[in-house]
Amino acid sequence: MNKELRVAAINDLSGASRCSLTTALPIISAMGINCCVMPTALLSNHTGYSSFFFEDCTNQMQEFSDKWENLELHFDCIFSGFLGCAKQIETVEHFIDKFADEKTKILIDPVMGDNGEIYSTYTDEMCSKMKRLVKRADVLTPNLTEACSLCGIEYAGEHPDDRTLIQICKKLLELGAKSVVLTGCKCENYISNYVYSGNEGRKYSSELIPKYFTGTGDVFASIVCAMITKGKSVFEAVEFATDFVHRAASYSYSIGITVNEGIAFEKFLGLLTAQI
Ligand code: PXL
Repeated sequence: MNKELRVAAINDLSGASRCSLTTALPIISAMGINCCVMPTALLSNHTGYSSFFFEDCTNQMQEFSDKWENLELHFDCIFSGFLGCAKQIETVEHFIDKFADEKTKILIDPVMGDNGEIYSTYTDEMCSKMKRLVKRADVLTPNLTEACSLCGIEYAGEHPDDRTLIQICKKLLELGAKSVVLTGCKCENYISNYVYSGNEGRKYSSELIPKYFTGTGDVFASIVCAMITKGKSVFEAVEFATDFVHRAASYSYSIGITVNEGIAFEKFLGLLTAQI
């Protein structure tokens, strides 16, 4: 019996960018896990650039799912990220119904918005379908914008106090997620990820790097995905991912990487391999 671990990563493929599948594949692979990728869209580069090629892959997702079913693939984790329309959210629900057993971990990164704004492409129908998908999550990794939208509360700003963070996490657990990681909560010189799981809340912080890099959240979620697939707790996963992102972001800042280039994580992949 093949004991290799396998993840299905469902996200967009932005060829010349470090985000979504171009981070999930190297990171999950470096951690010794077979990473199967299902593109939700094909882009030449991410949408933060003024120009990009974009092709929706909604129909191809169903084809992938059908062929993977024929191959009798088993997944230890299903990791969902950027979904471009309501139909894609339904496709992920069907994918989970088909491929997940009681041991399969489900990680949902509800890519819906940032900095207090829900993306203009994210319709009300998508918001309500995403709320339904959240019920399936073993681990949910929203930023504050996404978390507030899912809970139906006003954006809490970038620096909510701990009481507010706990309230938001509890509301997300009420939606059905088993564990919640609120990402990118800023406070003075620190940036924190707040984990709530099994009636316990813990905050993991690192020094704030004075620059934002596109796709940092995707690097973070990919590490959390690999760690929970390997059986680590969500607390251990977030502690490690917080430290890794801090190291790679400091380095990126020190060598003058620009926002759209995304976080330069390649030199640090050895730290992930050492986790195996
Ligand atoms: O999470 C970053 C990201 C991923 N995928 C696409 C994006 C971005 C950020 O702009 O445009 C397509």
